[in-house]
Amino acid sequence: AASFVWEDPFLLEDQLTPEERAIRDTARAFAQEQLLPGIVEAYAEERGDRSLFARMGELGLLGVTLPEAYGCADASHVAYGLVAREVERVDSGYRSMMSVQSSLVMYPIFAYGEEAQRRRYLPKLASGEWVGCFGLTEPDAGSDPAGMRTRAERLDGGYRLTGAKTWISNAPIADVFVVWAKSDAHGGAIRGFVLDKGLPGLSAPTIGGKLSLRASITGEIVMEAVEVPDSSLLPNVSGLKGPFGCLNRARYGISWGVMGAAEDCWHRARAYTLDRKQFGRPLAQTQLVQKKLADMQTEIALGLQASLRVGRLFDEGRVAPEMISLIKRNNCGKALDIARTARDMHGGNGIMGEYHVMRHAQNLETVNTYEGTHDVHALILGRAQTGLQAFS
Ligand code: TGC
Ligand code: FAD
Repeated sequence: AASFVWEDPFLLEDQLTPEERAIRDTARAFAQEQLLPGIVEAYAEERGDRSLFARMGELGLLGVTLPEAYGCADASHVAYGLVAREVERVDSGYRSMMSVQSSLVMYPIFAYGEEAQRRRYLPKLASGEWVGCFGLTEPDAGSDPAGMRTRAERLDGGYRLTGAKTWISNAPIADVFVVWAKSDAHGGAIRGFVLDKGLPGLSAPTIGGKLSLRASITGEIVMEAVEVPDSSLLPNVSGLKGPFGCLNRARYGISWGVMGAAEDCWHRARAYTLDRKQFGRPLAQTQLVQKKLADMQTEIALGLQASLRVGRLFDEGRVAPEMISLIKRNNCGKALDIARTARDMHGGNGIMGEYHVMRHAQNLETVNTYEGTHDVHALILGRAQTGLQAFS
């Protein structure tokens, strides 16, 4: 009989191409050598690090699915997922920085922009010289982005944008702002605009004091009658399907990312309970601990296999948004449970930064909420199987 590899029960490794493994290895080395050593301190001090973008860019880890013509790797969606998994194995906030840049800023400029916009923005975003952010959520429009108030009024040769976005990853350090607004000139349809830092009326104050995702910088985007030229409009999409097309990609990447965080918690809980003795034997030799480890192994193996399947369907052009809701929701929920359990299995030590598990659990609270909450994705799946929408 074939032997069982406890850390890779379904031999995921065998299902990757050599190129995917090479990108994964690059991401893993980067994350373990350059991200892990500083994360405990960065998290405690709530310190983001802009230089990470240039370092990720140098290794080709930004916008990995986009074409080489714009400085990107032209790799598979599975490769993108593997990068997310390796970065989030260290911290969800670092993965957030990467996925916003790749899926929520570079992708819409590529997919909805015209050639001049692609040429202007994509190479500098791919190299990490420029940092991007994505503004959809508003103070009064989170799960229901159709309720946004931000407006674009038509001017001669351009638009005037007024409104406020909140909870925006990377905003305070961003050079490039992809924002969504209701455009009067387009019958009130939601349209995308690309804004450059420094425009009069545009500011991005930091939201300080988060108890989650502390190594990722979050802010607001305030637009007080910001005037932009026609060339700021993303011409090739109209309506909510614009931002949702970006979210599909980011949510898919998150489904891989959270499995990386969960794997880190699982491996740490296993190592800790093998080492720690109580009642004269290793904690790992108790039935309760072994059940917890088996549950972690099972959920992670199933979650990774599901993300791999959806990634392959993405590459074949056969992905449906509901598939992504299923894996985003389930993998986030399972990862959060695993991180909380791993925290418990570490006893008192589990609350300390150096054991990493509590930080993962705190981070995963955010990841379970952003990009569509756990319950919103349940409603998307409920609608798809009953034909009844239960949002309102
Ligand atoms: P609904 O009527 O369902 O759809 C409106 C239009 O959008 C189209 N559409 C999609 N297109 C592509 N992909 C999808 N996933 C799509 N979902 C919907 C749909 O076909 C329709 O098109 P058309 O042409 O007919 O107009 O819209 P609704 O208003 O009923 O919304 C339903 C709901 C609740 C599912 C949706 O609004 C939702 O998903 N809410 C969650 C909001 C969300 O995810 N926000 C994320 C903000 S960004 C973020 O969190 C980044 S954090 C990143 C990080 O730091 O890593
Ligand atoms: P609400 O929509 O007010 O939801 C509150 C609760 O009500 C949730 O439990 C939700 O599931 C539930 N709920 C809502 N509607 C229903 C319903 N119909 N039926 C049953 N329950 C319901 N947004 C961006 O645009 N760009 C970013 O870069 C970004 N980064 C973020 C970074 C961080 C750290 C955080 C915390 C958020 C970020 N977000 C970003 C925003 C994020 O997408 C929203 O927080 C999320 O979509 C939820 O919206 P909300 O916070 O307004 O919660």
